[in-house]
Amino acid sequence: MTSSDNAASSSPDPTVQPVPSAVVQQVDAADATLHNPHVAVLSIGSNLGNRLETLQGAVDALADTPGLRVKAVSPVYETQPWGVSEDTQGTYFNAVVIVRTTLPPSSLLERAQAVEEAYERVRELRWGPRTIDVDIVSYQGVVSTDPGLTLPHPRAHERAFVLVPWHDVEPEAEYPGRGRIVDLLPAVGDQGVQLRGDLELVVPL
Ligand code: A4P
Ligand code: MG
Repeated sequence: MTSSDNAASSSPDPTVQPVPSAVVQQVDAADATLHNPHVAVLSIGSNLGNRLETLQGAVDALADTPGLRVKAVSPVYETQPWGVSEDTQGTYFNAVVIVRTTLPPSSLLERAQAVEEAYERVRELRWGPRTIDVDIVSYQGVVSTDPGLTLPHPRAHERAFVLVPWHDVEPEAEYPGRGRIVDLLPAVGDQGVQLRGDLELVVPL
């Protein structure tokens, strides 16, 4: 854990407040301005630098995207790196973001990759440490086997760091083609995924 992460956990940012229900209603009303939006589920993860700040920056950048509204952001989880041997990388902070968007899947991926570029993510190694990873977990039931954009995400259903926060924000959600999240959870186990109740990501207005 970095010193800045410690700072975040010991003295929470006083500007971070729960979103009042009146504001949630305003956001819902604003959704009406999106014509025929589609719901997409994004997974965000960071295990380099100030992880919480980076995740919040990614949420803010997504919310700033024309034709996209952030509907919900999950709690933050601290998670063991998946796909690599233990202790070769630092732990991740992971969260799930639910969006409504008029962007087609390819443009949403472009936007996700632009967010990664903004955080100077380097790709030297598959599953290597990263300032930020933004994956599209699902896009309104769309199925695609294109390696450039596989939908739903081909590995997310095996990952507690995706399913657990997704279930928090959408308890009734279904993983396209695989059934309800709540029914997938027992098979994945906890995989070293721990709720960081002392941290919070904010939905920008
Ligand atoms: N791509 C295809 N489908 C998608 C999709 N649905 N969403 C392509 C996003 N990208 C998709 O991704 C490689 C290529 O996948 C992209 O060019 C895109 O066109 P990448 O982000 O450049 O590389 P990567 O992330 O290292 O590879 P990969 O295989 O996507 O890894 P994953 O599956 O994203 O896993 N452990 C924890 N605890 N938390 C994490 O967040 N993340 C990973 C990355 C590994 N271990 C982790 C975590
Ligand atoms: Mg990725």
